[in-house]
Amino acid sequence: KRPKEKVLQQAKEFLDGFFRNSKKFGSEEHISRLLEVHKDIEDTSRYHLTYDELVYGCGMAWRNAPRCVARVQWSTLKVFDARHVQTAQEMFHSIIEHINYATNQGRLRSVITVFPPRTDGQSDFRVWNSQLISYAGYRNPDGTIKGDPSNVQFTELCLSLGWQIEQTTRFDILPLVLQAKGLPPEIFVIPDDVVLQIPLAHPSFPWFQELGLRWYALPAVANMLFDCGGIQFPAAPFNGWYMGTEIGSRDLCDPQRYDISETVASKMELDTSSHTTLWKDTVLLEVNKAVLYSYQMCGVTTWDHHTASESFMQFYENEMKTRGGCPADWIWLVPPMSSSISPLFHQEMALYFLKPSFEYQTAAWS
Ligand code: NRG
Repeated sequence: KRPKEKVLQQAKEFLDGFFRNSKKFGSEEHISRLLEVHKDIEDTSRYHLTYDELVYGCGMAWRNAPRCVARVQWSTLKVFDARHVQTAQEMFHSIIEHINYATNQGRLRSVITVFPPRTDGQSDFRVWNSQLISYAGYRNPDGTIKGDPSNVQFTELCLSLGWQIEQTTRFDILPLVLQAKGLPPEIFVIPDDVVLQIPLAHPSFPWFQELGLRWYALPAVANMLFDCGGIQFPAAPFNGWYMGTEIGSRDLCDPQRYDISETVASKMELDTSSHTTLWKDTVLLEVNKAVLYSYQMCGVTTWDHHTASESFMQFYENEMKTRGGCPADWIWLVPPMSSSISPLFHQEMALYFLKPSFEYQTAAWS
């Protein structure tokens, strides 16, 4: 929990930014809002954001996210205000609406849903999943893993909470584990028809689709804390769309994830006897081609890392000019393949932290 003085100070900074943005800095409205918020915080230790303040805050948190390459889009964010929600069941309904609106039959839209803020720190609303949509991972008796290794622990948690799955596959959509008001979490299965998935095929290797690989359309980060005007929102899931390399390089080819490189290499009949054949690089390239091709064929929004990099450069230069800086985390922004042919590789960047922001928080189940 945050001390009163901190809330007060951050509220003032935030409201100043809000009114500066709407060209009403120093207006009567600005002054009276400051007085009102000051009084609310003195009396109750908290205050409420207006809807317009919330929308502004969400956009700024995106704009300020040092690791996000897609920030040129920040002002297009759609904000769903779910601060009135009371129960896990209601959270579930809001999230299904979020997924539907954001998925939009494949023409993805950037959305954030904001659940009630932290009060005493004991009554948090939390989405326990790391993403709204993700695949289960199961540890086999022989120690190998079926599905997504990064979700093994969370999958075990779901099973212990009573999640039932008749027959496991490598691509089972995990249920939502939702917590309202600090109560024990409840588990909800996402209806199949809400989750848009893409079977992966390659533009020139017919055998590729027989690997039975797929991925979901909507990347929706669910476990970050939205910090705005001194108020903390531990549940504020948001989504944009995938950059192909997130799936093609990391999710599918990372050794600690689906790790499909050797399978693909043997199908391609590559010489894997030496690093110098660059067989891993060849595989990476072809898997990434398959991802972009498949999303395109299914009419699902994605972008390649070149387009994403170019758009970021534009955003970056514009921010430098109009805002005098842009917090940027080079290590995250440079794409995970072909790094040096991205303009980001050659751009020096400064990493620092502004509010409003999205923050990491400890896992709800730890
Ligand atoms: N790399 C993760 C997804 C993280 C968020 N990525 C986005 N976010 N594109 C993965 O599943 O591969 N977003 O809000 O669009």
